[in-house]
Amino acid sequence: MFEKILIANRGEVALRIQRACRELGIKTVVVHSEADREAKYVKLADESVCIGPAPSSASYLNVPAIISAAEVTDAEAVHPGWGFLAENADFAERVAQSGFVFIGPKADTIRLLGDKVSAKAVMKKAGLPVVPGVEGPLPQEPNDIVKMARSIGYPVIVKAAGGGGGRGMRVVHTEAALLTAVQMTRAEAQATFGNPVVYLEKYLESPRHVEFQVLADRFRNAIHLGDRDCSMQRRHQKVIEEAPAQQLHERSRARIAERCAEACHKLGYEGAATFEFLYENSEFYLIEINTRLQVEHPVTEMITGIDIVQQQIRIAAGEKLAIRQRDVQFRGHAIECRVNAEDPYRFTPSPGRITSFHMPGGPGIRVDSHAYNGYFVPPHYDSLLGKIIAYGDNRAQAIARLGIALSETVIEGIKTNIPLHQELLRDAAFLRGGTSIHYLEQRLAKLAREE
Ligand code: MV4
Repeated sequence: MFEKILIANRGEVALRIQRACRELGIKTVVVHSEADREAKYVKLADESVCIGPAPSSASYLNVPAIISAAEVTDAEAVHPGWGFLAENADFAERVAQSGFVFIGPKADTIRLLGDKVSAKAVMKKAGLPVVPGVEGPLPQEPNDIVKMARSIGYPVIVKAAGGGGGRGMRVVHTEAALLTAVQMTRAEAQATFGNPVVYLEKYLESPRHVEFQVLADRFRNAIHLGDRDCSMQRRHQKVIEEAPAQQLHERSRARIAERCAEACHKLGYEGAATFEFLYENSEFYLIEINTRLQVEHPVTEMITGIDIVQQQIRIAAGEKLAIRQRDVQFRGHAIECRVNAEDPYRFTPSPGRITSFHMPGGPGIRVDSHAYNGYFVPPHYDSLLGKIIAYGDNRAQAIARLGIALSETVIEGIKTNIPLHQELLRDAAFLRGGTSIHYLEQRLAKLAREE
């Protein structure tokens, strides 16, 4: 096992990784920007290194500074967390070339799966259902593009191969709009991702977002930890996540989960992976594979009792998975609210000093947050303050516990989205379960009209 790990991230995930390291007896180095110097999670680490000024481009995305920090502190491995450099293949490569272990899959695997066109081809071959569309990149010839869209049938969606997480895509409803949309998406893709390749899929009108968690070691042992529903989202920011997903076709759920693990086995994937699907009319369609730890990993931890971050570290250290598929027992239900420092209805960020901070507790409640009384929420980064997660024997109990937890929670001095969560927990459609990815935005639009 490693003696010392460098955490190339900030905030909540930097604290989450520290906790996993501490339990494994590993020392931690946290890198931080000038804006995060005073944060409690920085002081909790065994060592800390300031890597630059507040803007992420100069600090958390500053690859040479992070590598130097690993060198001067004698760290053996680098955990990238989520966001920032977590899915940057060049970073993973630089870490490995500098003699450190990157906690995640090999750079080539990140590159292969980061390109949605190659990811889709590989996963289709591995037996996973993908969204109907055209295999491979769109050709240049306009007539060919028109023919392809006709064969798929409208509406179609144009997506950038280098995109993901909702960036670089355009829905097209008519042939008249097709070629302009392709051209615009290409130009955007080139500007944003440095890769002009785009591809075409059937646009699914009202799907759910269901994802599967997989762990795989370097000996090709791969297991799945079941599914999560992340459909409650706004502008590609997830708001509430839960596990297991409700009202799925049971046989498909089991079959897809096994195929995800099998795909990791075939690929020689090493680490934690998330397979994102759209789910519509009882069918799964793979859209993306994430090669990092996900923000919503705690709901899976709660229903399986498996510490995903510790597993990532063990896998990176070359250990064989000690958990077999038949050891994974799914028990109960877990729901997570993302608590953001923002206006609950206008969604504008609300940085500043927290003047009062009280977190909930009690049976089945978990709080993952780096915030504390007196913490200054810097304006430079995303607004995630942490998550409140509730576990219950069943969904109704998890919802009831989460409601009580939110009523106990006090965060003053800044605005948070807790009032929105409290409303959603009382929402009839949410209580029934199985709402689509458009539900929250439609509900917010309706609220705005009624105002
Ligand atoms: C789609 C889709 C409908 N049909 N692809 C958005 C983010 C990226 N992960 C893929 N996305 C979508 N791809 C087809 N063929 C709808 C979305 C989508 C979405 C997906 C998951 C979660 C939230 C979403 C919000 C809007 C659109």
